[in-house]
Amino acid sequence: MYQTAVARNAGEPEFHQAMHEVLESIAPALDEHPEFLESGILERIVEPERQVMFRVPWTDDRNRVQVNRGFRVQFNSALGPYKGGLRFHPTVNLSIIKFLGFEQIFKNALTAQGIGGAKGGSDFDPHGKSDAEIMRFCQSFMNELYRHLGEHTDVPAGDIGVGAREIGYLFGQYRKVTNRHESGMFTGKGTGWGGAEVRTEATGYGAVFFTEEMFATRNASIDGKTAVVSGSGNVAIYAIEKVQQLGGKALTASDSSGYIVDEAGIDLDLLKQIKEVERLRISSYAERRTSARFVSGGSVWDVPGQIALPSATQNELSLRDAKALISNGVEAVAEGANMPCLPDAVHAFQQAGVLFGPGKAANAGGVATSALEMSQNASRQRWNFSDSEDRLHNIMRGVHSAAFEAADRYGRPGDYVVGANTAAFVKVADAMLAQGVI
Ligand code: NDP
Ligand code: 2IT
Repeated sequence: MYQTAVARNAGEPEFHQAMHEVLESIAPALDEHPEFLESGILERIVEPERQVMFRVPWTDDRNRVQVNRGFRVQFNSALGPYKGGLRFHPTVNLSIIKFLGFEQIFKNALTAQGIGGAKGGSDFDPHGKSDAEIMRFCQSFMNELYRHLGEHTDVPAGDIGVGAREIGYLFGQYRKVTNRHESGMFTGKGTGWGGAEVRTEATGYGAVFFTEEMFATRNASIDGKTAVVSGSGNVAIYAIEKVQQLGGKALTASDSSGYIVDEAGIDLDLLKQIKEVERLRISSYAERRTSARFVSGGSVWDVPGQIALPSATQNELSLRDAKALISNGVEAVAEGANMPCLPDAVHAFQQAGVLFGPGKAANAGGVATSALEMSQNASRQRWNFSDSEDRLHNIMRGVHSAAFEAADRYGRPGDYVVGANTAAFVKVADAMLAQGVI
């Protein structure tokens, strides 16, 4: 079945990798549910319900016409409207969007909030673009995408390269071309115009809450521990913030140019100033802080830490990196990013007895808080920060126990990969079975 899917989706290595990881871990659930195989659930679940690719022409500040490619892969809506982020990055292609959309089906199922799975984006590179160029690109992108969206159809949000600024421009254009102020068609909006409190912090906070739950199964906690973190975007910044709030010490951050190590612990105000306000490279952090040094290139995973939170991008943590972390005494790894650890790195962590939280469980806090935003939009309510954070915390406890209990039930105690994949798969497959062959 996997080989057929690979042949049907030739040249899509990231999608193959994501499919393989799920398919190889759900065997115990399939043994218990022969009806899933009999009704073609596997063949259907790896085939997106709909895929849209489109031209995105725009004019740069020098009046030259630029052309990018837009994508939206609406993977599965058995549990609810399509839901998942948009990524703007030069490496975006169909394989990347399909792997992300496929992962999103299972992640969203784990949140238990009635949301289907989708992903989209463009090979547009926001780095170095003016605000006006970003706006014109977002408007052109939405001129096509709007017809595929809607609060009961498909609800995008941010991902790499898509933050508050881009969401503002995208939402504005949707409103203009549809003549509808439809709050529930996008999440991650500004808190002044329909956005939920804690959505900005949610993915990073959630990954650290998940880590805390994993530690609790060994009567341990984050308090007093050191953490190494990759990335310096939305997920990384708020993962660092929550580590610090829980008494840990985050030592690193990175971007595509290299990483910084700050033995005194990351100065969050400075990191936010550099990344969120001034939009500079991470090396600027070391220029402004004497306790920090910048390492160009190299691997951030060579820095010793008891917790590792890969929070940049897919396939950023190799077997070599895993071995370095293990020999430096890492105790827990939680994927803030989607599929950041290569399969043999995951295996190495598990063999070494390191607590390992896969992305579809550990980083589910972002999309879970997006679903909270949808609830607030639908009921015209506003929940305050601490109420919203409590809800996020409870959802992450629920995601953890769903994965933990399924791992036990299927004979793989402590294996959160098997636990998350089986718990999520059974939920989606049950819904697909009940809804017929569609
Ligand atoms: P941001 O755009 O805010 O930050 C991305 C960070 O990762 C930047 O520091 C960026 O550095 C770095 N990065 C991106 N691509 C690469 C690359 N190819 N090589 C090296 N560094 C890279 O994105 P987010 O923080 O939102 O997303 C980070 C990860 O978390 C992604 O995998 C995303 O899918 C995942 N995620 C995000 C959620 C969210 O709510 N935002 C929810 C769940 C998962 P540079 O600026 O140099 O490119
Ligand atoms: O990967 C992800 O879960 C996200 N980028 C967030 C998706 C969302 O709809 O909030």
